Amino acid sequence: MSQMSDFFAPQAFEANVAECPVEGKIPPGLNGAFVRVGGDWAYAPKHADDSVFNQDGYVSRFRFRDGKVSYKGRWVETERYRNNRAAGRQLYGYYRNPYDCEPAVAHVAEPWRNTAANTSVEVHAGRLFALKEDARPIEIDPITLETRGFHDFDGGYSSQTFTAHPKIDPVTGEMLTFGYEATGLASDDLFFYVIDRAGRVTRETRLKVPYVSMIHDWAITEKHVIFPVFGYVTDMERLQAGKIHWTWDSTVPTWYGILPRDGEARDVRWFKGPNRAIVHTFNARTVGDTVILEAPIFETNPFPFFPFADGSKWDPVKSRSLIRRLTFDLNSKDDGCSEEVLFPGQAVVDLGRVDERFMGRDTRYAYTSFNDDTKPLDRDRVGTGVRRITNSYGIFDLKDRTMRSFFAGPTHALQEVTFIPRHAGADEGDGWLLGTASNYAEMRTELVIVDALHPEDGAVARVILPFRSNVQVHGRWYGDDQLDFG
Ligand code: V55
Ligand code: FE
Repeated sequence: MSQMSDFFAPQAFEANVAECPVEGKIPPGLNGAFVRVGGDWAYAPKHADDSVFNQDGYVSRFRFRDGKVSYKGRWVETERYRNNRAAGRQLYGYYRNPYDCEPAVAHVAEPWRNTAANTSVEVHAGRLFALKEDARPIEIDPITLETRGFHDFDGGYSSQTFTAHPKIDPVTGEMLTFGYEATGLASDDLFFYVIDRAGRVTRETRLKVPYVSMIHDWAITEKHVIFPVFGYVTDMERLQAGKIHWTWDSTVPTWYGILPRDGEARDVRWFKGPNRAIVHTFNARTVGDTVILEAPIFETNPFPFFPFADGSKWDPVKSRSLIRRLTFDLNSKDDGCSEEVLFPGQAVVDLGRVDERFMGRDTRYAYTSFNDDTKPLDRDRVGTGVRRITNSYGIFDLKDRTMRSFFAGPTHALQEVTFIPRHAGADEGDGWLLGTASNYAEMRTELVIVDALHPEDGAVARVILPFRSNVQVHGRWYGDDQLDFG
């Protein structure tokens, strides 16, 4: 089972590295923390075909201070993690299905209690959170990485769930966020929230979705928010039958719900597009009476572990994402939208970023990883089991549609990229690209730092972890001005 071998084999330990070896030179002034969340199986999954999205949450932090880097990694001590440890075995079944868990821990009426908290992090109003879309945020101590427990914003947040991709408005400092399946398993309720820079809920808008679907990521503009609803479906019958939470239904339309940030439920407009999967987005903007969304988008089921409802076999070639631009006309009488592929033929990994100082505004650059098959691959050292490897970061210029890239080397597979501005007032795109890489030759994890103005020159520094770290999902950079990481 590939999800249990090489870099996906459980790491199984917590980590503390006082000072990581560094090759090259850490850019002066790069002080802060790169915090990641991912998963590791504390106990093997009950089902070999389960989703990796069901792994136990694990939070880790590269702490940068004056050119030196320390590392710490800990389990997120969820209720699930503690129950499994107490029992000494796996009590939880298929991804997001309490009906498949052992009855004593199943919590069918409170499914959020089963969260693995394994998807992303966010810092807001002085708190660090580990996030997964099936539950509220779990607060993490930023210094010790200890788990503090669920956070409900002083009772102001009533959805049972909270996205792994909240957005911070760079001008107002507000956190915009939402939860879907907000009132329980397979519920069609979506609650949208605005949380002010002090951490108080200032707005709640309760919507109904066209059908229950995975709304993993979304987008904001200065005036609107956009909720994609697509392909993955579920219902109580499926869950009561003990199946994995999602199945891919190629017959359901793809919807984009557009809500004014200050709107009421009646103000949402649902637009229909060609059948797609929008798991992650880059950015969006409102220009006059149009809303424009840019995102890496798939044409069919991206994930092999969520089965097709019609029994189709998952196809790795069809499930590649291309960078697209969607345009919605708020004055139109019909519910259509237009779609354009910005880089035809250029498949990308759908874990991308923009310069978040421009979140919700016009952006020129999108950053994401991809496989550059014109670059060498060292098969002798990587192993013949590896078919292709995510070996490059791309800097995609969405205006003139050119791309520049960084190649990590013939034995390296890159995870998600993060953009860090060189300084607060730097132009868009002037800064650093940073992210972890799996070094298959040494079977260890490294953090690469790349000058975003000179990606072709290679990494300016590599921070070495003297071991193979478990694979992250999302990681984010926070400067020393945003939170005290000790
Ligand atoms: C995603 C990841 C998840 C999840 C749902 O990348 C969607 C998409 C790591 O967990 O639960
Ligand atoms: Fe995500």
